[in-house]
Amino acid sequence: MKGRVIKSTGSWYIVQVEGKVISARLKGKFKQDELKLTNPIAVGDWVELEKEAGQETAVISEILPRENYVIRKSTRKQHFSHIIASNLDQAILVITMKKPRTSLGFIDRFLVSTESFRIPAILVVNKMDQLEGEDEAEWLQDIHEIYEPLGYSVLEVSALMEQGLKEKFLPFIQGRSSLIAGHSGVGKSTLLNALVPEAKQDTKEISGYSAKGVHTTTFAELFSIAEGGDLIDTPGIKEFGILDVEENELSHFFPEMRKYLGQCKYNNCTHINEPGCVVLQKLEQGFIHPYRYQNYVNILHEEDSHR
Ligand SMILES: Nc1nc2c(ncn2[C@@H]2O[C@H](COP(=O)(O)OP(=O)(O)OP(=O)(O)O)[C@@H](O)[C@H]2O)c(=O)[nH]1
Ligand SMILES: [Mg+2]
Ligand SMILES: [Zn+2]
Repeated sequence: MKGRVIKSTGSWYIVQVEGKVISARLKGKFKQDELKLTNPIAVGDWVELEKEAGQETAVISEILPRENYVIRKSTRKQHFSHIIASNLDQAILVITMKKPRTSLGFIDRFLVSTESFRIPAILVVNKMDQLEGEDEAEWLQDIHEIYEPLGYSVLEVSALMEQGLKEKFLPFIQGRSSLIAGHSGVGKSTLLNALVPEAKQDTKEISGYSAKGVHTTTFAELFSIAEGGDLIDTPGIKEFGILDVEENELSHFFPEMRKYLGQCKYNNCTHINEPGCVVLQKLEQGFIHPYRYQNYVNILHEEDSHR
């Protein structure tokens, strides 16, 4: 039979098979492709499984080819990666203007990752009920002005007050498999609970920045929504590892630069200081946002130092 992995608890996997859930384990070792993974099976994977004789449990015999996945560098094992989730229709980045404030640098790193995985992304601004003051209004305005022209939808919601969910958010997630990502404390689980009440995910106030590495959600888990579609809740991320992007490839993952590629004088142009660079020209003319360009430069240099 065929099923979809909705949760992994160490050596056991919870698999959804025709609306029912079943515990399954892996038999033997799986040969993975070129990737070095800390988890052989990820949430979202479609698997082939067989019932164990006389038992309620099953054995996974095959992982069906992944359509796509979101991956991060392992924090524990060097040179290893961890698949956060697979077979996604879109990634939802939950952002907040305070407690914690999501930086534009973080948003851009996330979007570069999803562009490189070819997964459409949207931005959900949560905790709108807490918006106050000019500085916060400006932050919000920047988010709209920078990202919407690039094709990323920006939705404003309050998960806690259940505002903007049914009218604005639901149409985006219906009938799709969506990953919910973002810093710890932005309200990913609160958002999920509002849409899937029986999920009962733990939510918790973040206790300031001293409590580093404390995440309320510690495993990714897939939930089906009553209106159709799946949401995958994930642990908060501090940093999003960008994997194996070549220097002159990075601009492919910035939609506003992508359209000018091939027009620069040199075909290996990195758009930093090369003569005849069309990206620099468009930046000067105001067609590329200076914040986005600055983050492009930051990511380029950071990746450079990892090589
Ligand atoms: N004011 C307000 N608070 C919210 C909102 N959404 C979530 N919160 C609060 O923010 C805190 C963190 O929420 P969680 O849902 O646990 O955050 P998370 O993103 O799942 O965090 P991790 O699981 O650690 O990654 C909780 O105290 C929530 O009650 C909102 O829309 N408005
Ligand atoms: Mg959570
Ligand atoms: Zn260039």
